Amino acid sequence: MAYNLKDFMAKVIAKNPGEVEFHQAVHEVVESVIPFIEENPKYEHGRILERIVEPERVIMFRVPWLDDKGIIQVNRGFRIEMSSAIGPYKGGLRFHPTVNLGILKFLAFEQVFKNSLTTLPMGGGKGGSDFDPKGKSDNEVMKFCQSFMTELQRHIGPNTDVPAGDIGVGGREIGFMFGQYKRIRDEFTGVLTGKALEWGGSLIRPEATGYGTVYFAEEMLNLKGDSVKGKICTVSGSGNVAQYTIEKVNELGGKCVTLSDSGGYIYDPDGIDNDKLNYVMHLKNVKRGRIQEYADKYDVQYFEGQRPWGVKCDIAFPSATQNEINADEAKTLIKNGCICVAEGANMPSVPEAIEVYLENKILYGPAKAANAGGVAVSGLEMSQNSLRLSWTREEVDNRLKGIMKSIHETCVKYGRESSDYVNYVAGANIGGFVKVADSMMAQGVV
Ligand code: NDP
Ligand code: 2IT
Repeated sequence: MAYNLKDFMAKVIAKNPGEVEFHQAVHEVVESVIPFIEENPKYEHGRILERIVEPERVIMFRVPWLDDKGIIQVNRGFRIEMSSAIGPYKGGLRFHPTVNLGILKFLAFEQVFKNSLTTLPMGGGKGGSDFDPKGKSDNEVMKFCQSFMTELQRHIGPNTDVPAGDIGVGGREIGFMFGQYKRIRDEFTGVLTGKALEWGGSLIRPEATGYGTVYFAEEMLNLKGDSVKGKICTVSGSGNVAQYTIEKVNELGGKCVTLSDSGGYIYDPDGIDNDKLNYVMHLKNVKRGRIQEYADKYDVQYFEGQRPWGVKCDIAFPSATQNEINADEAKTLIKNGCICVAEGANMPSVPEAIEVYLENKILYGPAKAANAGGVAVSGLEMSQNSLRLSWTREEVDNRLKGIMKSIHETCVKYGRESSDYVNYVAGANIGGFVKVADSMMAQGVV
């Protein structure tokens, strides 16, 4: 008996109705992994695929809080504990009005394979809320975070489940949630990562996802005898991942020409240098303004309601959100000479866009490999918390570089199709799968 992708997906869809992003993420992994399972039938006997698509635990809860006008607001909180096969559940929290069960299940599912690729002992999870931090005062964000953690705290812990940031959750939110956890549980532990340096955080964690994505692009290019140096790059988003992607591209001698947010994108043909990047960091992280203000300040064009994929580039770094590159945009990228797509965001390319990259054999670094640097340094933050020590910037950055190199090697090992072509989709999916599957086999029917 062998797996049939269509039949397998029909069951997943029937069991998880309406969760389209989850179906999409499962389809991509299962499509890569079925041929590998056919060569290794023990995984079929162990029913690994059937088990791996079923979360170990799903937690959903009410989050009531009082806004500044004294009106009661109600949001929904979630934590998806997808797999603890190789370590405690680990993965971010997303606060965004679009958050729902299907989106968090896709993110938790991706996280399982991503975390396995990092070489560190972390299982996969994801959580969040449909709370929208935009336009809320610091006080309202704190009230929400405290209420959210009042329920979440009973489900997490430094040895069971360790959340972190994602869209809408940065240093400010992690601080409010850590404070509430500590107050209720009376423990100062590494229960969250992305903490500030003074209270248990790690150097390089804020930078890690963006830096790691650029290191991964550099590895892919190096294999072809090329590098980021001198390359024109388009970047979407303007949050944590986008900002540190630009910082690292600048350091390696490339030039980033776009940034975006949900309002539109800016095109700066002269490049977003470090001075302009500092302005963006202040605009987005302190003032919490819109990217349009960049266009006014530096007198460049702003394209309202559009995404940056029509701009000519050598490398594209999608760094905003899922399904932000469609098939036509992928074709435009290729037509304009793009040779590399490195995904900082999770699942930013629709399946038909991925087909376009693969048909054209460009260097395509899928999210679970390319953006694993963030969670990898979260893993290093956990290690430092356990040791009650802090490593230097150089130490953490060198470990991050080493981890991204090792993820790249794993992708090459499992994804090489010919002497000059690596299918990084297959490489990342199979490379991430093996360790989790072997651990599940060893641990019995769990
Ligand atoms: P931030 O909240 O810091 O920034 C998100 C950026 O993306 C903002 O510019 C935001 O614009 C834009 N954005 C979000 N949703 C949409 C949307 N629906 N349409 C258009 N633009 C949108 O988040 P991060 O930078 O942390 O996360 C970006 C991506 O990277 C996500 O896919 C996340 O899952 C992924 N990621 C993050 C990691 C991390 O360590 N933070 C690790 C690995 C992956 P606006 O302000 O207008 O909403
Ligand atoms: O998608 C991701 O890998 C993250 N948002 C980071 C998760 C983490 O635990 O650092």
